[in-house]
Amino acid sequence: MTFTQASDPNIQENVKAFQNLNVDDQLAAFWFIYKQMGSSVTPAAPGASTASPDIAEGLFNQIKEKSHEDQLQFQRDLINKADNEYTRMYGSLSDTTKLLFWYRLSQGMDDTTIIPVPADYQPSSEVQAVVNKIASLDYEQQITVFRDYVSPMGAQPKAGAGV
Ligand code: 45D
Repeated sequence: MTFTQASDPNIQENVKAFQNLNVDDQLAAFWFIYKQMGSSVTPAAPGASTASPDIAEGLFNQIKEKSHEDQLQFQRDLINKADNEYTRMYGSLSDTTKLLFWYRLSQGMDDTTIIPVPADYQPSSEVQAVVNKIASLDYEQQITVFRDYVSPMGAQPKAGAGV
């Protein structure tokens, strides 16, 4: 798969618009984008991707054991770049594995393993605008936006800490 250059101003503009939302609006926007993408999210053929499914799954399994409230807090912590054990684990993942991890979270929301968005949740117009803009991009551009978006989240693993 080829990716658009992250230096593409259109990509950067979309990443910025996403990051400029407040934290809960970012979570809401990411959720609605996932819902709109539906079945177009297809994991690349094994070996064709730099994602590490086992590592994404390992972190996912730890998060799914938490209470719904703590799961939400963890996702807010990622966006806020809070520094704790779990956000450091996230920070040690490759960009594509980070994206795979978010994808696992959204799948977990589908079966309520992960805290779901309330059925009556009304996204703000700011959320709608970001969702619509990103939905209008082609698939490869979307993936580039997402990777740039999820890449700086979380915390840097501490030197020598070993995850
Ligand atoms: O009560 O090459 C609110 C891979 C407030 C494979 C909330 C891939 C109200 C390799 C905050 C709304 C699969 C990685 C609650 C490619 C309230 C590869 C909670 C492609 C509860 C290409 C909100 C991957 C919450 C792709 C918890 C395209 C929101 C992945 C959580 C795309 C939102 C992934 C989440 C996407 C959104 C993930 C978890 C779009 C995740 C979105």
